[in-house]
Amino acid sequence: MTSLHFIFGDQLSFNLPNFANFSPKKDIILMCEVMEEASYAWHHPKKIAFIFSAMRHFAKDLQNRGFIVDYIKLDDPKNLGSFDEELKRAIKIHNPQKICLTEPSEYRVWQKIITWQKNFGIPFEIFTDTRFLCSQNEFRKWAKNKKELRLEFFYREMRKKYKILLDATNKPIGGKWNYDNENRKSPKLGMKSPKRISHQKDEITREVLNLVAQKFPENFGDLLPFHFAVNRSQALIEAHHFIVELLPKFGDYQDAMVLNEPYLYHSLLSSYLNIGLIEPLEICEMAQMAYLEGRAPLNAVEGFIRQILGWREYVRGIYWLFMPQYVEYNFFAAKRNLPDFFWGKKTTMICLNEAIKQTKEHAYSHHIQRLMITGNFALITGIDPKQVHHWYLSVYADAFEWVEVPNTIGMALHADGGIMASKPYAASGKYISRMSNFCKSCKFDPEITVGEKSCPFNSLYWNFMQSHEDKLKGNQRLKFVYPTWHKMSEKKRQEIIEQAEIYLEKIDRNAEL
Ligand code: FAD
Ligand code: DLZ
Ligand code: SF4
Repeated sequence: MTSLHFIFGDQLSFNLPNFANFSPKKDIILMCEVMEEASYAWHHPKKIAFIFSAMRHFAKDLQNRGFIVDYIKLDDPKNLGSFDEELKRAIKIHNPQKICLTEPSEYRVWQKIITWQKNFGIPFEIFTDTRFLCSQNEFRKWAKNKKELRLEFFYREMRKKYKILLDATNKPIGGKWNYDNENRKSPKLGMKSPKRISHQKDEITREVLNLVAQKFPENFGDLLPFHFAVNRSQALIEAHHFIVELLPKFGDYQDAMVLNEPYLYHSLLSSYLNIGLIEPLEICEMAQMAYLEGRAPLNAVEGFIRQILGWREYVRGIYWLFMPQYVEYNFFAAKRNLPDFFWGKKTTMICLNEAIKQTKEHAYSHHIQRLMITGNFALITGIDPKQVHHWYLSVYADAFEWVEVPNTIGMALHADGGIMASKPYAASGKYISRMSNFCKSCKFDPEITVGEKSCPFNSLYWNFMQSHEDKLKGNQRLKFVYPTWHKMSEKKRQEIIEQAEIYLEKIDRNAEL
């Protein structure tokens, strides 16, 4: 019996359950580059090139190991443009008795599969994606009957399940589960991070780069220079480089932001994890080993592992639990349009300009830039969550809906009303000034709230808080905010709101800000 195994562009791993259910002499693998996937969001050109190059390298690797691969390139004249049509074509040609799939990472593709099962008149076998450390069912069980879902408790269960950073009595090593409060150092003066790896481009990558340049000339973002890892061995080099050179300081400077230093001590591993080039458990175990061998401190190792074993799995659980309604949430009824400067027009607000410039150049910006600069700005100015979601889904090489949506709708915009995080991550310019060196070269002053030199984040922060007082005043994590606001004189509060209105009016006109 021949089975056709359809492998998607973010499933590039020999650990995929398909391979445990494969008959090498008879079964066929289908992989296809299709315009539908390349254009459902306005993907950054680097993201498209990265995925196509990695898909082609994986297909070549499969062929070298003797697998039969039906691979359709985007510019193949036979290309039919969508998963549906390519699968129909492959069924016609190969006449399989069964279609084998690993569950897709995104709801959108899951809906397609349900239709295929109904319409194609052929049996489907769908495997659980064992590359994730918590299955959808396990998460559902964990979440059931809980009044509120919180990362911290989920994360502890995951530590116990995988026996990560536990002592012989199953207690957390070091006595605490979480060292987050040791991971908030401000950047040092003149701080520079170690040089990052730049991978050589081979024939496959060069061909893909030409294709992307030709087919996606209008997409936001710089295609070149391109130095992503595009296969497992290169991704492993990145992983080792991170563990040895960067992990020791990852914790201390996790929240720091520095002008012209997009990466600092961050791992840059999200893109590789998300398409399958490295596995979440293997990188957690590498980090744990670095701690056990005394090569990295506990605050760094625990902080890093929490992001992967905790946050990454938690957001996936939330996504599948609450889709499809999750993308519709709009707790603050935000409806402002995304300003043009998100798509590259210059802004004199240095923090935003820097985060967006890095995004355009590298298809990357680190978590605090995403959360506390672009996300915070979108939150406190009340930008429509759907537009913000579309932006984040487009501009980062690691962007896939299952991880992007909970981070955008839930964590950054609090549009889910608190399902994902216990408070909105709204902050004024003072936070940005403490955690970065951006404000030193900005024409605005983070210490000033009213007037021409006032940092827009300050008045916009207070305007946001007062506009949503009825929804937020009961939130224990904001318990100092409203007393501070009400302690200000009526006149001062009025001036702050008027200042915010001046900035909002400029944002609405896309005037320079
Ligand atoms: P590091 O700081 O080195 O962290 C290590 C790893 O932990 C990451 O590689 C990632 O796999 C995981 N991780 C860290 N934080 C999170 C998180 N909040 N959620 C899930 N995993 C996490 N991450 C994506 O992978 N894809 C996205 O589309 C995405 N969109 C985001 C949108 C917003 C608004 C925000 C606030 C965050 C988003 N994140 C997303 C989470 C996080 O910002 C990135 O995972 C991280 O910046 C990737 O860089 P890194 O690999 O250097 O991470
Ligand atoms: C992101 C992406 C892009 C740009 N192109 C393709 C593609 O042409 N073929 C493919 O198989 N996958 C692509 N991907 C990744 C998919 O969007 C991702 O694998 C699915 O959304 C998984 O649900
Ligand atoms: Fe951003 Fe305000 Fe600092 Fe300027 S002063 S960089 S706008 S936080």
